[in-house]
Amino acid sequence: MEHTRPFTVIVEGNIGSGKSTFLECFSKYPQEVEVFPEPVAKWRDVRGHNLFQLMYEDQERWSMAFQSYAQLTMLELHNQTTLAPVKIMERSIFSGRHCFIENLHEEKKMKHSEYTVLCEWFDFLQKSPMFNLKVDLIVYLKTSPEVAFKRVKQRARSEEKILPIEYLRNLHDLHEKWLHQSTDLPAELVVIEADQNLEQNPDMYAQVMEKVLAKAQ
Ligand code: DCP
Repeated sequence: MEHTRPFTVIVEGNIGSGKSTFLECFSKYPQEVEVFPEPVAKWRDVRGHNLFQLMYEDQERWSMAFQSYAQLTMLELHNQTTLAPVKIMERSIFSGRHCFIENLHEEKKMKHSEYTVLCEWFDFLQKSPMFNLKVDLIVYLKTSPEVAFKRVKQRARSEEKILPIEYLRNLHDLHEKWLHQSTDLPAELVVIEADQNLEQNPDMYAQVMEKVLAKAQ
């Protein structure tokens, strides 16, 4: 059966916080949960252009184009129907707006005029009845920037090799601000302390997984 309004979970947290690992845990439950990883592959090949790489090579030149496309691809994921009753997304249009776009603007990597265009798009999409941005639960994988940095270095994605720890510190602060201080969060928030690895603490996701899987009953 097609679900046009599945119970929707967005998984948030800094770069390197372990979102993909958390998502993988649900691959054992395909009847219950449909998993939507972040569309990095699309960002790497926009009709032959690797916008993801361009964005890291020259943020002042390319961050507007990249965030504009990232926003579009996230919108597509928000809007997708599922066969399973629960939908889990890696990130969302919301963290794009409140963490990444905000950071690029604050750091003066994005012109105020470019930032304004992206904000106007975001506000329009959020209000528009044509799109489904409904979220039911936010799972925040909270890490210290130092741990996230270590993981980013270990996995060594080629585009991210120039990423300084300061970038992760800024993104950490913006996640904290968005998730703990804003008055209009799109859904209930659960926080997982995620500095430990899954091998060190095999039960770290158990409670939240149970909560999510219960929504498929
Ligand atoms: N990114 C960005 N702007 C966005 C979304 C993502 O610049 N609006 C970048 C940051 C990273 C890459 O895309 O270089 C992927 O970041 P995520 O934190 O979304 O995903 P990870 O794969 O790093 O997550 P994790 O390590 O938690 O699995």
